[in-house]
Amino acid sequence: MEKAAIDALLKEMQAPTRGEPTPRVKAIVDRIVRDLFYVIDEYDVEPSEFWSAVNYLTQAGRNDEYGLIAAGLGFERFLDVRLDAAEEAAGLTGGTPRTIEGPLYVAGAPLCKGEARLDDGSEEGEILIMHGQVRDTDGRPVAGAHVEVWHANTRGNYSFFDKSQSPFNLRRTIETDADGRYRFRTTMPSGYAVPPEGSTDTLLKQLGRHGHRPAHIHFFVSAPGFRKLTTQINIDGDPYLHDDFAFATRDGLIPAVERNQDPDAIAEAGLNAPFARIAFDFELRSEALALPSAEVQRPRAEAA
Ligand code: MBD
Ligand code: FE
Repeated sequence: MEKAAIDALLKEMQAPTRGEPTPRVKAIVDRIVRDLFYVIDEYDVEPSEFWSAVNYLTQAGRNDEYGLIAAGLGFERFLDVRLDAAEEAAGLTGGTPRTIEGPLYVAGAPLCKGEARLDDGSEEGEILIMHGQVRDTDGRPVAGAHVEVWHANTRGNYSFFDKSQSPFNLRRTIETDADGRYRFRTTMPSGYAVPPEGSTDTLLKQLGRHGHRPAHIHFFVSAPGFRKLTTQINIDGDPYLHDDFAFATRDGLIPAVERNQDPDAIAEAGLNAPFARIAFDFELRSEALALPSAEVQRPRAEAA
């Protein structure tokens, strides 16, 4: 069709007919509809194809997979890139890089002081000790910061979403001690893969892509006066380390994993088997006025 004809059609369809529109919603929806009209025209989308797409979206909602699709198509990463740019433009520098939250956080995890054991002991996996310090960008320790941590089990599954795991397995909030330090014991996570044959998997396959993530551990780190940090560390050596379907791998978020076989080191750690150890410090940026909030509002699961 002539572009002018499409525009004329849209002009008629998008004219308000009752009451005052909400300007931001109207502007954005009008723009999306216009872009989709152009897509339909340019690709000669047939009615059956259009309804197939509508049905796909309906099913994706029923499967609760929009969080996965948002990650897989790069939207979540793009929102991070834009937040990074806004902070840089405001002169905020330094600090631990942010990376996406993903759709699998659950609010309400137990609060522990200084240290925690995250796993419930039901899995045989490799023991992982992770520890470090929360600091400001001038290197001062932040005492009383909240380090919220969550990760998958040895099969790549997350408690709450995987009902076979105990409540809050591999999820805790750790409050840093007087020196800003945190420490936890857990089992080494495996990488995540989107549900086979689900909506995300179906889409990614048609895009010539996989739905795997490298093994990783998620964090929210927060303290009064600081920008909330949403980030993850990746487990070095994972085959998907630089091939993450959610685009969350970043320089500075791949700490060394130290493997300890030495009996003395094992005894010193209070353990009775070889273990892995990761040292990782978090650096928080100070809160600044006139920045988009780093406290992202989104629907999240909550368990008691
Ligand atoms: C995950 O574990 C995850 O972190 C993201 C971003 C998407 C899907 C699963
Ligand atoms: Fe994850």
